[in-house]
Amino acid sequence: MKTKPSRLIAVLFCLSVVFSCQPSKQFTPRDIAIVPQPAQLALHEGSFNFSGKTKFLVENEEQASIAHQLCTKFKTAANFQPKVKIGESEGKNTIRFATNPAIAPEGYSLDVTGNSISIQASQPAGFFYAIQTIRQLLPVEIESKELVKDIDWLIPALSIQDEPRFKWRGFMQDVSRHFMPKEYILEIIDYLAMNKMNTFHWHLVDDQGWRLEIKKYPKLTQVGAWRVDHEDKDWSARPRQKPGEKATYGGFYTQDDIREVVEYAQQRYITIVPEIEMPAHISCALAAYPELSCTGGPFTVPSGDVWPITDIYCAGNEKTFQFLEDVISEVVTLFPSPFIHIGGDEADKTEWKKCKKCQARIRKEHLKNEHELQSYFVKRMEKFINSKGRRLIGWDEILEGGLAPQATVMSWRGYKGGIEAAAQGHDVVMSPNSHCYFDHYQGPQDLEPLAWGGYSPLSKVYAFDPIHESMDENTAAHVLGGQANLWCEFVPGPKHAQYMTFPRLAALSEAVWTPKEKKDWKNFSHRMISQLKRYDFLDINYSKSAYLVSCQTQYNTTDKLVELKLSTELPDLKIRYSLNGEEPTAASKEYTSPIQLAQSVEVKAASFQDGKRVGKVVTHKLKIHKATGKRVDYQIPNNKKYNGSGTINLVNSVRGSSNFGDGNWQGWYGEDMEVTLNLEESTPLQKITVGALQKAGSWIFLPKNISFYSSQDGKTFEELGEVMHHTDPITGGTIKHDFVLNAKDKKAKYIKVIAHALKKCPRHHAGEGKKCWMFIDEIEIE
Ligand code: TNX
Repeated sequence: MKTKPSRLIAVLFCLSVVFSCQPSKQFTPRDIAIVPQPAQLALHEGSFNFSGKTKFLVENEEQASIAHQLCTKFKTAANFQPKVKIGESEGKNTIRFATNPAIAPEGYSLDVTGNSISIQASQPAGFFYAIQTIRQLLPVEIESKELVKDIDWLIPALSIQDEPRFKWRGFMQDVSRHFMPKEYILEIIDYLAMNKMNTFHWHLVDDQGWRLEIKKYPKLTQVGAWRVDHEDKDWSARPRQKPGEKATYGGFYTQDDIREVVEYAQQRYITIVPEIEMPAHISCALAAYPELSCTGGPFTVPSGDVWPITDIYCAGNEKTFQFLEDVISEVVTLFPSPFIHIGGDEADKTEWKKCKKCQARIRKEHLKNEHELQSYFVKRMEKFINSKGRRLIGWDEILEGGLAPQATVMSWRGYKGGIEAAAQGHDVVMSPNSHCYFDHYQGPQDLEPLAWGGYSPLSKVYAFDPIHESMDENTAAHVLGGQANLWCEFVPGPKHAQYMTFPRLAALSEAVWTPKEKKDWKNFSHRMISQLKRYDFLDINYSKSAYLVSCQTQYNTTDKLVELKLSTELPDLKIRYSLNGEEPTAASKEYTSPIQLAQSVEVKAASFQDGKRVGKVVTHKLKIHKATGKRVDYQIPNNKKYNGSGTINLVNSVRGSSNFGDGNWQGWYGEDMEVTLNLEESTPLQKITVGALQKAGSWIFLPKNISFYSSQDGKTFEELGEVMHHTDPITGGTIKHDFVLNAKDKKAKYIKVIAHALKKCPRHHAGEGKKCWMFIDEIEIE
């Protein structure tokens, strides 16, 4: 009888387990959950055991300090510490580091056998990433902040050859809209490193707070870092500081803090790119130094929304450039980053148009308009930044009026700016708000905390490709990489920041590290299970939105039925539901195909994994009413931009969510709504409900009042009543409000509904006096 070599290895392996005193285990591919997925991985038989006897054999101090970072984790979680030896080459149970110049920058190879590990890399970063891979091969308990007993610290025997797809793997944290303490910044740097990200873009300046100590301009932080505490109010409804009011909310980093963070990041092979916004998003700087503006001020640090951003640095005044050069001079001493980010986004040129100095500059420099004036501004700053040996990077608005000669563009308004800049031969970092905005919702809006808007769930982030499909080889070569941005208007502190960042950061890391052909959503979803356990040990407040059940309802006009579809973002989950209001359990009915409903029900659904409920129970109430499926005539039609499901929308029994773009809302822009419902026969009434939405930040306001009329012939109408609304139109986040009319003992064949809109944004709102929206989802007749 012939024995296959693999069987022989297996037998020998089993024998070795029996006869050795070392713990051992045979791993399967499903046990391996490295994020981001390595470029190449081959699993072998056997495993390597970490113990107090394990030795790291390294070549130099820098490698030693990389090894030490993992040893510290063992010390905490396992109560032993492998040794680290420089220059030794002997021993069993060793992890040997060897420099190999043939390996790609940041790449590494990792070979694990039963009694040794060999790591090769050309750069320290490569060794560091190999250690992150080992960390993720170890039991998730390695992340524990206290001792965990009865764990075999084994990793599978395997070989990995790995290198990043992109050299810019970035994450941006906004610390201006809400200040994040230094301790949190150190934490994020750790998490970025765990996922082999290498760039931390620190958004240190924006209208609502200057966060970086500048020795030459102390008022930037004495004044500019503090605002009146209006945290209890909606971001778009926060009043300006009144005379005598104390500015108590905020904070900043001292230069010592910055040095500490930069060093911490360097030890984790992360470059910190500081962003010093100009010429806009700088109200805080003008509050401190009003002479840098066109008007001279006075200004205050805004506690919330500023739009449009008209208070910007004066481009005609030499003092502005002197100030910015002084600031940048201090910035370059603090941050070794090759890139300095100058912002450049969303500058409204209203003041530049009126300003004598700006207009004189336009004439003197023979510029065509204010866009070219911004381009002049950026080009001048680029010269200065280059003179310090650094490169300028800015948001894609820096393309307007002509790009500075060496500038790198960070493309946020989709891919367009990046594609254009690359075509002009400039380097770009792709950070399109279609995929990379972590301030967007990641689950059904009704179930999520208030966010900026948008929808960028885990799968969308995972699908992000920094190279746009329209790019050819030459333009693609200019794409340095990709980045996600966490803007923090709606993120009040670290715990919430974690919620918005995780697990989307894991998806992002794979989008910027893993070869495109190795990306696999289903496989990633499986690896997430172990990542989430890691997050639990690290005490990360991650989002479980990808486990939520989404409900989509559609009215079937032919069969006069409501069809309900249930889905989850992650694959391989079971959805179970009930129609009687009871909590779904592992024994509830499993969802397999759309549910047809002809009566009012309360659907409760949740996802299940391995027989256990994961994620919240989602409740969906469906009310079939007397107008369901009836004809609606629009005397004042809705704006076609928000058309919902068309003329059935208001009577399809499908209610809208807090997401005004979910396809269930109709919008009227600067106009009232007037519609007539045809109930086909004289119908006894109980009450009439009209659903409306308010989202002040998106310029959507509830109607002022709604009037109801009844008719038997569709010609002469009699007033049934009116429902008013009294809440302050600019407070609160998203409000869904039902206007309910008591119509008891009344009868009607036709019902006319007129919703009187606000038409214009109210006083104190960012859009004061401009047209606004009114959104209606359903007219329910009972
Ligand atoms: C646009 S992205 C901005 C930020 C906001 C963000 C909200 C960019 C360069 N500017 O100031 O925080 O939208 O999503």
